[in-house]
Parts: sequence; C-alpha cells; structure tokens
Amino acid sequence: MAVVGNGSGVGPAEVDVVVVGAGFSGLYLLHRLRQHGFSAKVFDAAGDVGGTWYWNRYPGARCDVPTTDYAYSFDPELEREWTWSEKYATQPEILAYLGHVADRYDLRRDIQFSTRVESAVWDESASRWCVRTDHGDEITCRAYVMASGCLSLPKTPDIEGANRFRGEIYFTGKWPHDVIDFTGKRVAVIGTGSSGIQSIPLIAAAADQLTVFQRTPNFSIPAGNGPAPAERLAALAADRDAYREAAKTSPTGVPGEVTELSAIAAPEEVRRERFEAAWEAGELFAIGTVFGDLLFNQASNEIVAEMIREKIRSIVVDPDTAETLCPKDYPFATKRPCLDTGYFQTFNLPHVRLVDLRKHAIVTVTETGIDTADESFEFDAIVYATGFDAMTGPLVSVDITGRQGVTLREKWADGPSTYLGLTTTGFPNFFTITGPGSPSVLSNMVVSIEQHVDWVVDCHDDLRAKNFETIEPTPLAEAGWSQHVADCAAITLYPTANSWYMGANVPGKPRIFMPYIGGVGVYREKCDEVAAKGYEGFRTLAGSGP
Ligand code: N01
Repeated sequence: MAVVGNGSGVGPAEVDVVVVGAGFSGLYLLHRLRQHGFSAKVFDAAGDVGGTWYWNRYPGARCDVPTTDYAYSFDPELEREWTWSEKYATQPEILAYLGHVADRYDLRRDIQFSTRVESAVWDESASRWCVRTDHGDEITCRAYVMASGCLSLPKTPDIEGANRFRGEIYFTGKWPHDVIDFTGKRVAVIGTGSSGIQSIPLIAAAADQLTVFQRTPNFSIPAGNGPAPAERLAALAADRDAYREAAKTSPTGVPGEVTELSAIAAPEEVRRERFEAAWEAGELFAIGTVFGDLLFNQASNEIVAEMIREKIRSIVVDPDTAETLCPKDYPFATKRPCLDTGYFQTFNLPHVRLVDLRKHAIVTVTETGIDTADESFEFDAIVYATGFDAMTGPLVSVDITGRQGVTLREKWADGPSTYLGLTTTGFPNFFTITGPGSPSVLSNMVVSIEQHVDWVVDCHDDLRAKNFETIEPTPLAEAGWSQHVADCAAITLYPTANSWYMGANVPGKPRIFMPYIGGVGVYREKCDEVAAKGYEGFRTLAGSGP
C-alpha cells in the first residue's frame, strides 16, 4: 500500500497509518510498520523524539524500572550495542537512547516534529481517517494510532491564583531545555508524587530555601542507584531470550519472584526478612509483590505500610515532620509508590521546610508567593509537580470523531470503555497503544508497548492478507472487557485511593480504575487468543482491494 498523495495541492496526502507520538511507542510502531511494508507518518508536538522523556527534564528525572528492563527487546543487536550506565538511567541517558534508536532505524524521515495533531475524523464513505494538524497539514489514512503516552498531558494547576505569580514558574512535566539554576533562590515545590520526590532533593541542594507543599504523603523506597544489578546482568548474559520471555509472561513486565505468601499469615521474622530484602533491592515491583496479598487484604497491606512508615520515622529527625511524611489514609501501592534518592533525608536540612496542606491549605498564589490559611510565603520560583490528566487525557485532548459524528470525548464522558485497551466501538481502525483497559501504567511500560505494537502491526498484516478494510470491536465484546477490567479492580484495594489511576486527581473526571490489573502475561495471552480466533469480538469488513 503506497502513499497516494503528496500534500502539494492535489489533495491530502495519504498513508496507511498515522501515528501520534514519537516516544517509545511511536518509534517502535513506525519501525515495525515499515518492516511490514506499510507507509506511516508520525506527528509529535515535541521538537524531537523521546515522548515523555523529551518533556520531563526536571532535576533528578530517571526511570524507576531497572534500565536492564526499561529498554526495547525487539532487536538483540540493539541490545548488544547499548550499555546503560546505571541501574536507573537519567532522563538525558534515556533520551540519548531513543535518539540512537531513531538514528539506527532512520526513523526521523517519517516524523514531523513541532506539530500537534488537532483532529482526526472518520470518513465513513471512504473508510479513511482524515487527520489535521496545527500547521494546517491534512492527511488521510487507513488506520489512526494514538501512541501518545499515558502521562503526557500535564494537569492544569487547580490552585487559586496560579497565574498571578510574577516569579519563575516551572512544571516538572514540561521542563525548560535550559539549565535552571536555583542557586540563591527561595523555591516552592507543590506536589509530592514521583516527580516531586525525584526533584526535591536536587532542588534543595541548589536552592537557598526550599518549601515543599504536600497534600498527600507518598510511600517511597530508596532506589539504591548505582551499577546495573549484577543478578539481572548475569541472567541476561546467560540467556537473553529466556530473560526477555520471562518478562513478557510475568505479571509486571519485569522478571521476578511471584509469591502467594500472605503477609498476615507469615511469621513476624519472615515478614521482616522479606520486607528488608525488598527494601534493600530498591525495586518497586519487588516491594509491591513482596507478599501475594498486599493489594487484596487491608490487614496485610497495613503490615507493609507500617514497616515503610517505621523507615520514614528512622530517617526524618523531626518527629512532627516525619509523621507528616507518613502516608496513613490509603493502602500502600494503591497510589503509585516512588523510588527516591535521599528524599526523606532532605527534610533534615535546615533550609528545607514541609508545609502540610491538609492542615494549612493554600488560599491563593499571589504575585510574590503563596498564601496559606495562616501564613504568607515569598518565593523566587514555584515548581508545579502536580501531575497529569492520566491515560484518557492525552487521548481526548485530540478531537477524534468516529462514526455518526461521535467524539471520543463524548463517548468516554463517563469514563473510558475499550476492548482490550486497544480499540473502542464506533472508531474503526483506531488503536491506542497502552490505552485504558490494558496493563500499561501498572507494568513495565516498554514491555507493554512492544506487545501492543506487535499486536497492532500483526493485525494490519492479517487484515491486508484477508482484504479487510475495517476492524472495530463489537459493543458486546467491549462491554464484556470493560466489565472484566472493572471486576479485576474491584477485588483489590486500588479503588479505595484517590489516585490518578482512578482519575481522582483531576476535578470532575469520572472515577474509574483505568488500567487492567490482570497482569502482563495473562493479558498477552488474551490478546493473542483473540487474534488466533480470527479477531474474536471484532467486526471486520471487507474492502474493495488494497
Ligand atoms: O504526579 P502525581 P507526578 N494542590 O499525580 C499534588 C510517573 N512518573 O508527576 O496526591 C496541592 O503522582 C498531588 O497531591 P494528591 C509515575 O507513574 C514516573 O509526580 O493529589 N497538591 C501529588 O502529591 C507517577 O505516578 C517517574 O493529594 C496538588 C502531586 O501533586 C506519574 O508519572 C517520574 C494539587 C502529583 O503527583 C505521575 O507523577 C515521574 C493541588 N491542587 C513520574 N494537585 C519515573 O521515575 C496535585 N497535587 C519513571
């Protein structure tokens, strides 16, 4: 299938597939589409490749899945020629890796940067998507794929007076490219999620004064960064394919022990020993799966939550500050836990202060600082580490209009509904990479991305071979999958927390647990089974010829 237009005044250009996003998903998707003989065009609002790693340049930004695992596995040669310098690579190193991938597979020539896709409209009569950008490009395509990431739309600060401040304003999710020097400055950080927890120690190291405004304390464990873990390197060296296969069939996308041991049933010394080992390992999936029932049993969860609180109290010298930093009103791991490097220690520094917004709420941001109910603060800079409109935000921020003029925003007004987290009824030939209803943010994203991309490209191959023009899930299949996603979440503790997984961080957003918690391996089997059964749950319609 070839490009039939060139966009030079003779009508819109046409490609087989338009892709939004040039991060881990979009780059691999473009590579695989090309390998299979499909023409594709990728658009990205950023000035270069990288996706989330292009924008999140704040001090301390790193991955929090070991980089041995947070990397593509599709090409053993690529793996052999790239060596990560640390257990958790920095944002510049990950960005350099993605730049290397773009060069190695000559991807940039099909990517249009600094261009935002504004709308995509399904043309029923032509069975094509018509995509428009903010640069006036118009391009039609057979399939339209949002590879736009789950955490790529920063939340607009829902804080009174946020735009009144006259000093420097930064967002962790859209950090400037220049080096920001906080030396000698009075800095505020609002937000103590992963971005806040990673950046606060480094901002504190530079700033004259740092005030951290915390609404909800977070569970965090020390990353123990350093060289890549010897046991993971050894396992990879011994049998790379087996290691990568183990990741694909694991619950989280990272090979590791799977235990059914219950925290509540285990003897105290066993609990302590397992917890300490997981704490020392400095891996989120290790601590999240240290007992089999952590996410199902409140009492078991509380055992581990309290052990983490004990650690916080042992690090933070001032007892009031320590208590304020201890999460107490949601179960461990139901809000995304963090990995840190010296986060809690930072609050022992004399120039760092913690403000508990639960006791001293922000009344307004002023021209010169922040007023809480009982104090006025003056700042030179405010850093918003206030998170994202996660998962659905990036998808509905583009005007995507399917059959009968229904937009995705309208369809998902009460929450996302998908078949397999990949497709949605009423939007033929439309795919979401790591969309809601797939393991996505509960997994090692790179493993989940590769699985989705492979599935989508294989699906295109199959459609082409059978001369099918469109594919779209049936309402019944979508309802069944959505119910399954909801049922899986309902038997866990996840829905009890006000997390971004639930959409609870964005005022007015429907409260629905968005990712699929069934596990990476189980989910992969399901997707493969659907394809093997001739796309069970989908309606495919024949075309008039390729
Ligand atoms: O965002 P968050 P993030 N007033 O939503 C607070 C991934 N990630 O950018 O919890 C005051 O977690 C908010 O408080 P509360 C990772 O998956 C990965 O840090 O809503 N405070 C919270 O403390 C992560 O989970 C890495 O009460 C307000 C914070 O801001 C996800 O991205 C690094 C507020 C937001 O935390 C998002 O992380 C970074 C308000 N009006 C991120 N609004 C890696 O290491 C919000 N907050 C790979």
